[in-house]
Order: sequence, then structure tokens, then C-alpha cells
Amino acid sequence: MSEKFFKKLPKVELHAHINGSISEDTMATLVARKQAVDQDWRLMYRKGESDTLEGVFKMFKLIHQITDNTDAVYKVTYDVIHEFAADNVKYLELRTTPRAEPGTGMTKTAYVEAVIQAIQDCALEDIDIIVRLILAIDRRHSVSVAMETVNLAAEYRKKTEGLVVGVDFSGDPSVGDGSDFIPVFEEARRHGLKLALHLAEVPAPDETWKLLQLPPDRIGHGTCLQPEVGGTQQLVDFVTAKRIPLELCLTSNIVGRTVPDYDNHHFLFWYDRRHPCIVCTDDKGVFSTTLSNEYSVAADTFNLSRDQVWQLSLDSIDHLFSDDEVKRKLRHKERKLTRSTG
Ligand code: 6MZ
Repeated sequence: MSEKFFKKLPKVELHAHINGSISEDTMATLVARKQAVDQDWRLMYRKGESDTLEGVFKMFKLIHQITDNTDAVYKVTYDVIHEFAADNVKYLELRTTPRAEPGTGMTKTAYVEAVIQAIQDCALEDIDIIVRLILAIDRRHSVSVAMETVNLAAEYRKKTEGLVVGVDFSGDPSVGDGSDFIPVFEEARRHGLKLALHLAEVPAPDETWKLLQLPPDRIGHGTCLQPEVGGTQQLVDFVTAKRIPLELCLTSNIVGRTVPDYDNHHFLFWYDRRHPCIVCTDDKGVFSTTLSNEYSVAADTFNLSRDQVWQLSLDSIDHLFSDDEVKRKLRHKERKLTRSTG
């Protein structure tokens, strides 16, 4: 299958962190507007430089120095949407952690409003992509900070008539105990928000088991659910029985070294069991990838046929956090395109 095939494939992206998705071009523009930035950023900003999860988190720190004001947050969001649209992504759920920057006076509310403004401006343009927003809870922060994020998500869900669809749980997986946040996720649910939680990105069977009882609507990564990689059979059985979809980010896991190589990626384990698997980018900027490339890598590594790739993309629609009307329209569009492009 050619590069063109993967590019033309209409796609759904459900796991993309805004600041991790920043392109090199956008970085260069924003760095040019600043003075106090490490001039070696371009060196760091290459696949292979951030070659452990620790290195990846250093990259986020650098990017956050650059996106420390609402103009930059608006630009990153706007550019990222255009880049996904150019990659033929028809539906995109962006996620981001509301951030206050006392140095520039940016508040969390202003941050969220800049992101929403960019999404709304893109919706008025002639680009064929539907965008929704998930607000992220960083596990390195406190439970009360997390509760603030849930309140912001609930507030802006109402104000934007459903543009904000859920909350995410992310941040350095080696920090803290995720089960402390269970009351926060229960509160999010009471507000009608969906839950997309990073789970078992590194081995953490106790925490994972407790968080699974919620249960989340989707799991980010799920790298270490199986017993051979630090999980348990109980975790595998639970996720299987509940059919909780997995957001799988192949390149991210290889670069971050939570998986040794593509051949050993847990995609195959779950895909073979016909479990809902969604191919995602995670941080397309930091990992120098695209969603087309992620589909191409999955197809090459696991010998997927054209039909299987189409079906994988089509099935992702079942798991997005928008209403059935959006799902129906997307399925219709994909089927029409399947017929016309083969
Ligand atoms: C866990 C991740 C992540 O929110 O500033 N993030 N958290 N595991 C990952 N796998 C590599 N990739 C990204 O985007 C950057 C933030 O997203 C989370 C981290 O909290 C990171 O600081 P935003 O837009």
C-alpha cells in the first residue's frame, strides 16, 4: 500500500495532546517571537532526541515555555487543526491541560478560551474536519487542581453547546497514585463528561485495577495490561469483558521506550482478539509522525490488508465522544469515499 493510500484514507484522531502535536514550523515561528529559549530546541525537537519517556517530558517543558501566552496557544491549536485536516483527518478530538502562566498573566480560563476560539474559527473555514475538545488532568498536580479542570470542562461544555466532550488523565505516569483522582472522575461523569484515561502506560496494576472500576470510556495506551509486561490476567479479562476501547499510539511507545519495537507492540494482542483498537498519534510533533504514518506502520508491521485498514479507520468512529448524528455523518462520508477510492 502506498503512502498516498494512507493519506487519502479518511481518518479519525482521538488521542492528540495539543502541545505535543506542535509542528516544527509552528515551533520555529513561536521561538522567533521569543528571546529566552534554548537555541538547541531544533536539535531536541527530532525523533530520537526525546528517546525515553523522561526525555519526552523534557520536551513538553520546553514547548510549554514557548506556549506561555494566549496568542501562542491560539496559534498552536489553529495550526494543529489545519495539519490534521491536511492529513485527511475528518474528526479530531484534541486534548490539552489548562495552564496558568503568572509570568505572562495567562489564566486557565484564558487558556481554554484561546483553544476554543481557534477551534471555532477553524469551523468557519473551508476545511473538512470536525473538532472537539477534551480537557486534561495532569497527575503531577493535586486533586483540587484536577477538580478545577472538571469544573472548567463542565462550564465550557455548557457555554459551547457540547464542544467540550470529556476529560483526560495524563502526565508523567511514574508520578503519584492515579486512584486518588477517582472522585474527580466521578464528578466529571455527573456533568456528562466522558473519560479518556491514560492507563498502564507503565506497569501499575493496582492503580489500573482501581481506575478500571469507574470504568473509563476509553483507555490511553494500555501498554502494560498483560501479565508478560507487568499487568495481570485480571486486567486483561476486565478490559476485554467491558470492551473498553484502546487508544494505541505506536511510534510514541517506541520512542518513549515503553515498548521495545514495533513487532512487540500490544496492538497485535488486542487486534487479534477483535478488541476495539484506535490508531492515534499522541504527540505528532514530538514524535515526528502523522496519523497516516501511524496507519502505515500498523499495516506494515502487522500485515494488514487494505480492507482491514479501512475497517480499522471506520470502526474508530464507534468510539468518539460526539453524539450519534456526528457518527452517522462520518460513517456515511467514509463509506462514500471507500466506494470512490477503493
Ligand atoms: C502521558 C502525556 C503524554 O496538555 O500541554 N502528555 N502524558 N503520557 C504521554 N505519552 C508520551 N503525551 C503528552 O500537552 C502536553 C501534555 O500532555 C501530556 C503531558 O501532561 C504533557 O505535559 P498539553 O496540550
